[in-house]
Parts: sequence; C-alpha cells; structure tokens
Amino acid sequence: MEESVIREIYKLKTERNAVILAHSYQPPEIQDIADHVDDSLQLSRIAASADASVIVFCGVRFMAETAHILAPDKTVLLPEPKAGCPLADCIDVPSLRSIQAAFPNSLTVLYVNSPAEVKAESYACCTSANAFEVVESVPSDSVIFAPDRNLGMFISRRSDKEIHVWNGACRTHALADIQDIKKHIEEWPDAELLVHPETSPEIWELADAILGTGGMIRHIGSSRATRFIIGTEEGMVYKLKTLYPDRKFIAAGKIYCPNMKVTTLPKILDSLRNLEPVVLLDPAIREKAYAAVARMTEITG
Ligand code: CIZ
Repeated sequence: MEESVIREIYKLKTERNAVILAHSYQPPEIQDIADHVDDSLQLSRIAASADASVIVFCGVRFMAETAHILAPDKTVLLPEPKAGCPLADCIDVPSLRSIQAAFPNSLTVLYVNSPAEVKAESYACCTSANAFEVVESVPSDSVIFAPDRNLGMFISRRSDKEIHVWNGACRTHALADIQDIKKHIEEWPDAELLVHPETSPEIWELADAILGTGGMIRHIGSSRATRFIIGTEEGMVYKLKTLYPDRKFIAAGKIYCPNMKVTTLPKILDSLRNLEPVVLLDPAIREKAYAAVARMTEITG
C-alpha cells in the first residue's frame, strides 16, 4: 500500500513540476521521499530558488507561510492544514502592538517561528542560528524579542542591549527533561550533548553546545566525537543518522512534536492530486513580512 502511494506521489510530482520539502522534525517516511530535508528557513530559501511551480511543504503552517513569503510566484501546499505551531500561535498582532506601544524606542526582532501577520509588524526576523547576530546588528540598543522566551534569554545573557523578551515557549522543547538527560550523560559519558536554545536554561548548563538544527548538523560535521545526545525534536535523530551513518545518536528524551507528525504520505498524495490546501497570504501582509525576512538576510549575508 505504502509503495503504491509513494509511486503515485513521484509520478504526480513530475506531472505537477513539484518539489517536496520536509522539515528535519518530520517522520522518517516523509523525510525519505522528500527532495530536501532541512530547517524552516533553509527550506524556504530552497523553495524560492527551486525550478518548480509547486512546493509541497511538509512541516507546520508558519514554515509554509515563510516559503510563500519568499516564493510568491509558486503554489505552496501544506498537505495537512491543521499542522500548526503553539509557539508561533502564542503571539498575535494586537499583543505585539501593545508591547511595542510600551517600549516605543525598541525595535522588534521576531523569531521566524511566528505567524506572517506578526512578522509583518516587526523590524527584522531571525532564526535560532542568527538571533544573536540580528539583535546585535539592529540600529537600537533596545529590542523586543518574541515569541520564544528561552531563545530570548539565551541572547539576553550574551548581549549588552536592553531586551524585552516575550513570554512564549515551545511545548515540545519543554518536554526535554533534565533527569532523563542526566541519565543519558551517565550512560554515554563520551558523548557530546547538543541542545536547542528553545530548551530551558537549566538544560543548557549541561550541554556541550546550544544550537539550532542547522547548527547541530554543521557542528557534528566538524566534531571529533562519535556519539551525540540530541536535545531537540526526535525527528532530528533520524535526519542525523542518514547524514552521518558512522556516528551514534541518541534522543535526549521523549521530545516529540505532535504537529510535526500529522503529515502523512496519503495526505501528500491528495495534496498533489488536488493542488490544495494552498497557503496564501494577503499581498500587503506578505510584502511587509518579506521586508522583515529580507532585513535578516541583509544583516547575516
Ligand atoms: O525553524 C526551524 O527550522 C526550527 C523549528 C528549528 C531549528 O532550530 O532549525
């Protein structure tokens, strides 16, 4: 059954001139059929430069929106429209405007894990990899950072700027449990512990490196260690095993994002058949959100 679905997906992919993009947190069977597996921003950049007219985005809504922001001339499909992100949804336009009114001299730096409407109200976007660089480069000593409080705190500890951090958090990274991690460290004393900055600061204290998913991939590539404990969504462990089959990876705990697991092969097939659900934004919002994403690119090159 699965094989015939995969065959049909490949056939329709060619007929539709489509490219399938999967986030590194997607289930193994989705990563296996994707043309590219990466973090959200990298995938959106691939969407923009791909020689394809249809982008099938296997991830969550804010990621597909970012692909549409960068590739407005292409049809962006999100096979499961219910794939949301509670972190992104913990901020909306009225609440951002109220904090902006409270700190009128601050510029807003917004993590890409946020809704397009809110990106449109911000000065610059950032990812977990470049958040510090973006905050340091914006032309103000006072910054509003949203929506992830742990990433905001991670930057605040390193920056001399005044940073007003939004109190949002990723429910998935909140599942990273310090006792589980300590047990893994005991069991694998020679392993490097890599954790995502969306985990809590008490977990950072134990880590060898605090990195986004792209940073983890690069770090492992240049590390001499052969074993790694991975403190982010467990799909990443599968991605790392395919990239580095000669190294050992262990999930730091049951760090599982239900929204990342709602995309299925039959849903991808339906989406390619019917060319829906399409992710579309109001053009005025898309343009303003584009300006915030473009500013990040100007800063980080
Ligand atoms: O934005 C992304 O891709 C996420 C959710 C994580 C990361 O650090 O790459």
